[in-house]
Amino acid sequence: MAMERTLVLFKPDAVHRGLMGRILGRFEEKGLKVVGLKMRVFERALLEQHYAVHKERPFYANLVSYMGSGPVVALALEGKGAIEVVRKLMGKTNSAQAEPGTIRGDFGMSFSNNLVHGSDSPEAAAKELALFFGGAGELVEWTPADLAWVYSVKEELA
Ligand code: IDP
Ligand code: MG
Repeated sequence: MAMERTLVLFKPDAVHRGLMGRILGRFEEKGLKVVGLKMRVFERALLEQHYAVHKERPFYANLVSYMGSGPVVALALEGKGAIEVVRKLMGKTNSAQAEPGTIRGDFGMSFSNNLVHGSDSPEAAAKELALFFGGAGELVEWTPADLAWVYSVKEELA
């Protein structure tokens, strides 16, 4: 598993419902490293670019307006196989069907208001990280003090 970076968004429903801390805690507890963090009401043009892959889908217009309707937290996370790990922690897109133990499975009931976004491939992660954290110095290089306990140094960090 390669060290990867991925983009996570806490959608406006997560912020309004006071779930920012608990959702962030899921990722932190797992051992993912936060390398970027910001809160904004993002502009429509950026959200349209972010969701361009869904432009032809029936839910696209609602999705873009919902994502622009309130505060969103953008996170850049790093870890071994982080893209897939994050997707597993999120659970299925339709929160009502998401497994208990996942973020959507534990905190949500909705298909559209499903709390979180996570990049679904290395290509998407690269594009989305550039969109949300493309400016100089927006990502933080650091070594967590517990890194050598989160991973096996000999097997996984060599
Ligand atoms: P994902 O967020 O699990 O990757 P995608 O298929 O990429 O799911 O869809 C992007 C977002 O669009 C979803 O997270 C959800 O908010 C919304 N969405 C997707 N499919 C539907 C649908 O069938 N009904 C309503 N909203 C949907
Ligand atoms: Mg997606």
